[in-house]
Amino acid sequence: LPLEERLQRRIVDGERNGLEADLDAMLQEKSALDIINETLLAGMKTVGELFGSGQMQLPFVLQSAEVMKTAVAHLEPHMERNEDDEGKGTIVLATVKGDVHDIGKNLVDIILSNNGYNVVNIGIKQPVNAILDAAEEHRADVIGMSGLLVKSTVVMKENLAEMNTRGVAARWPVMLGGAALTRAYVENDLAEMYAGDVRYARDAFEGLRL
Ligand code: B1M
Repeated sequence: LPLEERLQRRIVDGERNGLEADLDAMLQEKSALDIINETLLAGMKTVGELFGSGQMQLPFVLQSAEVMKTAVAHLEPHMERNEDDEGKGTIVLATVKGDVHDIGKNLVDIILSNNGYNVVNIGIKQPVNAILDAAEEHRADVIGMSGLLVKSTVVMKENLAEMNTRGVAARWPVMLGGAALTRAYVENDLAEMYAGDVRYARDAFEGLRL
């Protein structure tokens, strides 16, 4: 197979052997970010489709996710850093309660960190209390919540309502992302739960722009 397809197949098949060598070869052709965005994410998309249609079982999805993570870790040192952009602000980043998906959140972490933001990534399955505690402790400027399950969109809604009740709206604008969300849902349904700013980021780059 040509290199591009082979790398996609590695993600879909969860095949790690030879991954790094292929990534190094691909780096001769395109940037680390383009490899992630164009090549690897296309593989993850296929995984999602196969899983969604019942053609792939969960343990294999997990393997694919592990290969994806290994690939991103291998590419990270090759990513451009905006060194003169240090100290733009602090964001607390979490995958919401009940949700284990973290590949997208961790990409957001990498992109923001590489561009001068201080990212406090508190991990997966984080209840709103833990998110707010971290925001307080690290004097965050922004709170970022990620979630991929439809259930997580409900959790985000509850979180925003809770944050509103606690009166933190003036303090923390919120950025939301993850495959189960849509811009319309965030801007119409979720934003009205919270008196502060609530923004949707379709991907890590929109997150950076925001
Ligand atoms: Co899960 N899973 N999964 N899964 N999984 C989905 C989300 C699903 C759509 C698959 C499907 O059915 N086609 C489906 C959800 C259906 C729904 O809710 N309606 C699903 C399901 C059902 C499940 C389980 C319930 C399965 C089960 O147990 N029976 C289970 C849930 C467990 C739980 O959370 N409690 C489960 C488990 C898993 C694995 C553990 C095997 C694995 C996750 C491993 C990991 O993350 N460490 C996994 C995977 C890999 C997927 C798919 C295939 C791929 C997700 C992914 O990593 N995409 C996924 C299919 C899909 O999404 N279509 C699926 C690549 C990643 C880069 O994209 O995270 O969307 P994404 O991030 C994007 C943007 O969304 C955005 O930026 C990124 C790109 O730049 N973004 C942000 C994300 N967060 C952001 C935050 C921001 C800004 C932007 O600011 C704060």
